[in-house]
Amino acid sequence: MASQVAVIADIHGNFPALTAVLDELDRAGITQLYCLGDLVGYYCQINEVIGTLRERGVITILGNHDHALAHLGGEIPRSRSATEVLKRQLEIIEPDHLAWLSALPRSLEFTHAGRSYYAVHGGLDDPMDEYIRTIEPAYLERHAFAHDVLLTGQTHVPLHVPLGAQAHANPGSVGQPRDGDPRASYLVLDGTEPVFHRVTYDVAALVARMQELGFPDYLTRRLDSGRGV
Ligand SMILES: [Mn+2]
Repeated sequence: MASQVAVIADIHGNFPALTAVLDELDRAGITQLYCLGDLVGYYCQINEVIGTLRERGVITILGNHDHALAHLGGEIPRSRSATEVLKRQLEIIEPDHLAWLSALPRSLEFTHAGRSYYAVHGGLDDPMDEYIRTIEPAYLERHAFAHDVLLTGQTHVPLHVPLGAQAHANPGSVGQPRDGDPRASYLVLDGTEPVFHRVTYDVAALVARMQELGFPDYLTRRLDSGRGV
């Protein structure tokens, strides 16, 4: 029996949420972990998040917020509020963490239980900025997709769609779920079927930390309802 593998994404500086997920994975004895990007943006504990993933050797790819922070001076042109947060984070990120973030790849691949997985933050049209909310077999055909499973993040909505012999899956978001369920979301690969997990975390701890640092209230207002910012 193949060992289990976990896939996480879209943590966005929400360290209490990441901690809750990692505690659960530790209890389950799952040590192989992949992260589909967006460690930064929105919430304040980016150094703790990056430090923890680095410490654990989590294989990680670049998300659009990470890309903006590391390569575009914090600018996300379509969102003034996201840019404001990233500008703040640029001032607090530890230089060594920024260097690590800057060097992250835009895709990763691995094999698990005889199936090959290919992961990007966004999609195959645009690894950073694409939102795959629905997907058709023609999408994979158009890209001559040769792996068994495409994994993406970015939408903050968990998803698993079989596409003939292939499949697409999104683990949902650890730090800012947008599917109406406020619990942190992640995916465990156990054999060929992905299994979604949700875990409650200490939202109040994050809100208190954000207030302490003077971040605007709107960033945390909807964490309790799982509706994003
Ligand atoms: Mn995101």
